[in-house]
Amino acid sequence: MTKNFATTAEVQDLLDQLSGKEQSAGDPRMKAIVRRIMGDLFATIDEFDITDEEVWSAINYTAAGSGEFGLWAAGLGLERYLDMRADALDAAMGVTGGTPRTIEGPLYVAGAPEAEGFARLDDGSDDGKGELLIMHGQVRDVDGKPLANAKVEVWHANTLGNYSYFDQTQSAFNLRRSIYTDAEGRYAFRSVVPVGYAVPPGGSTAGVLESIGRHGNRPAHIHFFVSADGYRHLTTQINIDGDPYLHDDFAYATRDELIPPVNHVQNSNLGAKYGVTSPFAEIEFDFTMHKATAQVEQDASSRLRAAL
Ligand code: MBD
Ligand code: FE
Repeated sequence: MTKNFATTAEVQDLLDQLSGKEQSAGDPRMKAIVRRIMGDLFATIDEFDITDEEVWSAINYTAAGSGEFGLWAAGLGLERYLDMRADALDAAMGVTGGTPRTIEGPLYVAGAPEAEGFARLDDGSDDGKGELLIMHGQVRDVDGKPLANAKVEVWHANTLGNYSYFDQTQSAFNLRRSIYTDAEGRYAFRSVVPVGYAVPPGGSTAGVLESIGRHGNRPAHIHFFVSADGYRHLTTQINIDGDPYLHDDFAYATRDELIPPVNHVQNSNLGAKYGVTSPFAEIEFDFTMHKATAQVEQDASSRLRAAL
């Protein structure tokens, strides 16, 4: 079979028809997108001489594994690509500075308990299993103005690399909170240092990655949504320095500016302030926000999210 059968007039005619070109109804942009995607798929089948068996097995696999599509998007670099495009667009428009964005991932849960200034994130179930963590900092805009009442949504894995809600053994909203900054734009939380995440063994993402010789590990990280009235919604993460996967993230989310130093503290006024008398890890990290130029920039993307 020829490697470019899809370029024949017969197949091009089929692509016109299947993408609705000849119908007056429907959205022209959607027609063009469907035509491109199906045409690229046909060309891929040609190029690699993909068999009928392989096509149906791919469809079966995809349908059965659809519950992990959020993980596929992370592991196959789609989320990273969207960030790269957004970064390039910013650069082209001369938008510089600000805390770098990095991917959301599929494990956010809406509805976390809210707190003013400070929250304890963990329910105590990781006590003795990992290092205590106190993370704190300030939310400012790119001009250095502290932002009071900014919303800092934080979520992270436990000491086994698992996230509450998706891991039903954890209490509801363990390691998830929404913290509003104080009058000086400051936030702080007490928690336990997370461990890196690995895709579920035996799952559809693990299978895809295995077939191309890749692993499904993330370095230890903490997720954030930061939002404030009149400012761009920020989706970002920080990494825990020293993790073996720090620069080998299966989701490509590590950014040099998002690896704050971890300060191992015996005891300090900071610990005392939050009731921590044993040794703990301290991370200080400030968020820098861009002013929004349109309402849509203030909102998170409309991806489907879990909610409790
Ligand atoms: C995670 O914890 C995560 O952050 C991403 C991006 C993908 C899978 C699990
Ligand atoms: Fe994560």
